[in-house]
Amino acid sequence: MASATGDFSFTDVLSGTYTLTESQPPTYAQGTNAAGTAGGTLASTDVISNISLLPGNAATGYLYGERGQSITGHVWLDSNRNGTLDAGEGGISAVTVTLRDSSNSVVATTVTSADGSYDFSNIPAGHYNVVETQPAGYGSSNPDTVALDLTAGGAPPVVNFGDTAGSLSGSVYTDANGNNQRDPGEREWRAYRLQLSGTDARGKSVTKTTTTAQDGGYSFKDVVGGTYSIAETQPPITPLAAKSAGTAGGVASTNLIGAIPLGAAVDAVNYLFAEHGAAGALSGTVWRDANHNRARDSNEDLLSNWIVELYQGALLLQSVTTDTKRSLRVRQRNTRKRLRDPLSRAHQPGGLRDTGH
Ligand SMILES: [Ca+2]
Ligand SMILES: [Ca+2]
Ligand SMILES: [Ca+2]
Ligand SMILES: [Ca+2]
Repeated sequence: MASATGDFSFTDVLSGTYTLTESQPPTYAQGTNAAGTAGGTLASTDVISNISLLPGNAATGYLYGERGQSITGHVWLDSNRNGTLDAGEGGISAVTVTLRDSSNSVVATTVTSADGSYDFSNIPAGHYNVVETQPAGYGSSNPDTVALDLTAGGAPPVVNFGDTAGSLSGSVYTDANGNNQRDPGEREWRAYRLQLSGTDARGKSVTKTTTTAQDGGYSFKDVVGGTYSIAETQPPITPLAAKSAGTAGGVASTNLIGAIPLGAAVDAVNYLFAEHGAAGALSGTVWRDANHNRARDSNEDLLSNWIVELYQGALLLQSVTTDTKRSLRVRQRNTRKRLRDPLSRAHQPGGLRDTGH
């Protein structure tokens, strides 16, 4: 029987010719064996024969090599959240992975390297749990504990841990009616660059840039939980106003949405940026054009309680009711005005003739 350190010895052996045989430990695979100082032949697996021991000879160096098994794997950012390590998905570094035996005792602990890889080596066969310590700011796309029966020899098992991140998205548009929401018909801003910056839950500094799509929408993908700001890239193409913090909260200030507390694996939406309203003013009067000359003559009455609506395309921008004179604030060119009857509220045919602006 070998000692805890793997040493063995036979004492008081008379001179003669001997054969040394190892009983293969079942939890290890065969390694390399070697005959020692009294010679011998590696006859078959774990048998060293023809050892010629002379009187008083203390022969040493008879070696039986055994190999433990390895376990390898990655902790990775599962960008498409399908639980599978796909091409192009990167590793997560400095994540602790622990190997526990069937009595839940810790056998070994390691941390992932820069590429997210880890390995345990020289592990005897047996039943184990491989346990990922979940990194802060991430979700999981497969379990953090994987049980396995490790066998001696053969290919090492691969145990991967998929973790997921969240996203921040919104759009850049012209807030034609100034209500800090994106309404149907409000024009999108394409190819506008935005920058995300902040610190993730593990204390890592994060900077990402993105560009709005054809519909004015943008999204920062793979954003680990943390605290972030979204702003125009410097210098901005055209100064925008931060309009509204989205579903994860935050503070919209002049041209920045800051202090966004993004939780682990949260997809936050509705972070809106819009063109500054270059407001002008528009005013006019509604009167009864008794002689149909399209000019207000001194004897023609002003009409109160008529509703004047300002449209851009099909989008209603503002609505006012006339007294003797009301002004409209106009944020956009290419608008048109429509009248509603005060009683029926029906739109009147034709547009409204402006008398000034
Ligand atoms: Ca052996
Ligand atoms: Ca994947
Ligand atoms: Ca996980
Ligand atoms: Ca709006």
